[in-house]
Formats: sequence, structure tokens, C-alpha cells
Amino acid sequence: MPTEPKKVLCIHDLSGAGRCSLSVIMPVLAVMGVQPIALPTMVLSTHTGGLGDPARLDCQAYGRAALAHYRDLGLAPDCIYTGYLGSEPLVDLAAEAFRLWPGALKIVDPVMADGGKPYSGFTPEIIARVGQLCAAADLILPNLTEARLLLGEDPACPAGDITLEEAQDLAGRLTSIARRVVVTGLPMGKFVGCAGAGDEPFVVRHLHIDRSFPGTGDIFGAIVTGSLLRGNVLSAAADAAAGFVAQAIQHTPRDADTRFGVWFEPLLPRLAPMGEL
Ligand code: PXL
Repeated sequence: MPTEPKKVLCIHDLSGAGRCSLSVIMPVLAVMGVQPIALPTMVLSTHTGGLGDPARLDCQAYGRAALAHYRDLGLAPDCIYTGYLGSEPLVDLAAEAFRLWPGALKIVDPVMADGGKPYSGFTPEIIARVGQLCAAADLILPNLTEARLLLGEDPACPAGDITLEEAQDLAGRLTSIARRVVVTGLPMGKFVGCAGAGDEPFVVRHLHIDRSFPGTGDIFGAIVTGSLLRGNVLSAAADAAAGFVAQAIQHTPRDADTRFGVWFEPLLPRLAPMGEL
């Protein structure tokens, strides 16, 4: 008798075009053999990173009703994985899900900033609220800018490369906020790294490719989530996720419009568990 796939409640936005958030998280988790339950916080025609002013639908009221429905159904997720929460009530919605299912593994990607500055619309109040959500998480996945914001530091400074020791120090300091941490997108010379802390500290590095895309953090987070639920340790999960993101960037033609994300679809079979059916 096959066991039921583990369930992940994914509290993220749904950006129709632009390959990010639920549009990439759903296929990644599904191909890894875990069952994603999509809870869109907001529906947008595209992400907010350079494709004009997207059409938006706030799903706050829907989200509250959906949580109540899942509670009444007795549908208990094994994991709750949160991402883009563009307003204070939407951060509260994620916190409510944490309260409803305290036994779930709580993974927070504090999507709020990149490249040294907050995303449009992320006020100091929302940033503070995201920090509180991180404190309720088992694992957080900030990029370098988000890590500095969470620590109350200048998100843009210092610019430039960081050393292995600085990467480990940054991840280590974030364990004052959440028990386990992976900081992503660390510029390390010809490498881009991610640093983990909370269990065995680690740094994973891949060759840096000089193009940046929206949605790579979401692909990274989804693979870390899927891999942990399949029983891997955090360093292996982060290594698999960083490796896949690097491959997806390499697979994207040099002249592709970066605003539409990485061409990850043909590579999805590489994430499928082998020989277990
Ligand atoms: O991938 C991060 C992300 C998710 N959702 C929305 C975004 C962004 C980054 O710009 O705008 C709506």
C-alpha cells in the first residue's frame, strides 16, 4: 500500500506570467513527489519586478475562509511553506496557519527585498511583521538583502563579495531569530553561495552566472522544502536546490528576456525521485 504523499500548504502569491511564486512552486513540489496545497495570498498578472503594473487581486478574505475550510476538513499539512506576503494582514494570515497546525514543519522564505533594497510596497511595518513570522518558523530562507533587513542592518552594505567566514557568521547570527537558516544568493567571487546554520553549519557554492532572474529563490525554496520532506538533511537539500537553479540558469538562452524567469520546465524530470514506484 503506497503511503500518501506529504502535504505542503504553500502560502505564496500566484503570479500568472514571469515564472515565480506558485507558478514554479507547484510543479517543483509535485514532481518531487510531495503534494502541494496552493493558498494564494494575492493573484497578480505578473510579478512586480519590471513587467509594468500588474493586475492584482488581494486574496486575504479567501485565505481566511480557505484556512477555516481545511481546519474543518481535518486536513493537516505536514509542512507550511510561506513566501511573498505583500501586506500586514497577509503576514497575519500565515501566522494564523502556523497557529492552526503547530505540528507542521514551518518554512518561511521572507520574500521582501533583493539587490540591496525592499521590493515595491514593502514598508518598514510589513518588514517588521515578516521578522515576527520568521521568529515562529523552524527554517528561514532569506537572501543576503533580506538577511540584513532581518538583523536590522543596512540592506545595501557592505556591497561586493563576502568571504566564507562572513557567510557562516551571517547565517549563524540569524539563528537568534529562527532555529535553522539558509541564506541564499551570497556573492563569493566567481561563485554564488548559500550558507546554512542551526544544524551542522555549511556553505554550498556554485559557479556564478552573471544574469539574475525573478523566481529563482522560489525554485530554491520549493526544492529545499521537497527535499527535507523526502528525509534529506538541510545541507543536502540546499545543495540540490542550488545545483538545480544553476542548471536552470545555464539552460536559459543568453538572449532570453530575464524578466520572464528561468526556463526550468524541461529540467523538471531531474527532480523526480527514482525507482520508488
Ligand atoms: O519571486 C519573488 C516574487 C514573488 N512574488 C511577487 C514578486 C516577486 C519578486 O519580485 O514580485 C509578486
